[in-house]
Amino acid sequence: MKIEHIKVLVSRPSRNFVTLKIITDSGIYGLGDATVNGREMAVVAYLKEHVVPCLLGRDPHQIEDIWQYLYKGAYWRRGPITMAAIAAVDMALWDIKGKIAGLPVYQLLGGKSRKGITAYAHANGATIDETLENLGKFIKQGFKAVRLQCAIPGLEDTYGTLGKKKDYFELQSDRPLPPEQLWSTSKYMNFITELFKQARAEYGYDIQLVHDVHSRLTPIESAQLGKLLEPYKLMFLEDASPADNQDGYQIIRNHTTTPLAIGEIFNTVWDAKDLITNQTIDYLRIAATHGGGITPLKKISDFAAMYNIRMAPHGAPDLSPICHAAHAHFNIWAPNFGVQEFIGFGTEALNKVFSHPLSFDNGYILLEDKPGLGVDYNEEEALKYEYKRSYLPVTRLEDGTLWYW
Ligand code: EZ4
Ligand code: CO
Repeated sequence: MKIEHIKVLVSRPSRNFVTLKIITDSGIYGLGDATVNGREMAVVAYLKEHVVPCLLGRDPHQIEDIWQYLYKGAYWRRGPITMAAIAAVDMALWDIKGKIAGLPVYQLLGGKSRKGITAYAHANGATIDETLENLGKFIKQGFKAVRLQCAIPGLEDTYGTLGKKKDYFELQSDRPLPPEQLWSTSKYMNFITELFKQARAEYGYDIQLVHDVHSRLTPIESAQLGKLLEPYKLMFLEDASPADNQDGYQIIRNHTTTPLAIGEIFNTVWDAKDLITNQTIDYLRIAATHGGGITPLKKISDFAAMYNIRMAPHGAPDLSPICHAAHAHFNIWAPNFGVQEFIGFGTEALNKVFSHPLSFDNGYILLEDKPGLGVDYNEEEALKYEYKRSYLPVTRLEDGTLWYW
């Protein structure tokens, strides 16, 4: 069997997605997600100009060799653009292998380790009351875990609350340049514990609670926050601090028993190696799309398991349904799976372009048995939604200093 043709497809069914379609001479094709939010066309160029020509004529069965060829063989290793491009190829090849075998990808990984995939939903709000009302709705729907984000008084459009925007799938801005937001660590630190205090007072301790700091604290500030939140027993604190310097997590770890999760912007195991071997984190959030695909995700997961670290892949709406499906296959297998971020099945437009094998029941994501990844892409429908340049916001401190969004 040979790779005969490859399409790099871009569409904006509510938001931009980059999709790779690898077509074999047998007619069987595979799909991969190559979306990097706000930098979509960089991956498109990387794929079209530098990856696709190397793949034509190859045997699609050789997933590992093709991965090594694109990673080691490029000399310029790592980075989000490169790894998203490699990820799309890798996902598409697993999809093809599954279709040839007539088996869902999770069967090729080693089969099911559990009945369903525990998910955590996002309860957002402009106020604590609104956030807790949304938490109550998710508990009623059967969610076992929920992430709480609330606007901070004085910082109304803080990440996670989206200001006036209610549709989370439209996280992308319509403005021609990145919108700017304000951040104040003290305003945040003085307010955020109250959200969790009230959540526990109202709903008790059965529901698992998560919070995303979105990398806006230094390690010692994260340590302080972790300690303040200890009475409210979080499942984990996400992106408590950037980990460009992995040693920073030692500081957080030395001071708090609040579990820590990180990894949504990681691209390879090297971004997490010290965090793993020093056991300074509890959940690794590397995504199939941004971490080079299913092949490295499985290796990283097995490595992390040796250090009691569980997997909690990033599940934001800027990952396409192909990545969400890849995660579902991975999660249902991974012996050290923790939890999957999940914010629903998207807009009508999105569902017209992508069909997927996922459903939701009582707090669990269920995966329909279909060969390969079980996703399809309607190319004709996709043409209706033209790509539009879009940026994530940029954050500044109150004095104008550029900060982490
Ligand atoms: O901000 O995916 O946990 N989820 C997140 C996401 C990220 C977006 C960036 O594109 O932090 O919402
Ligand atoms: Co996050």
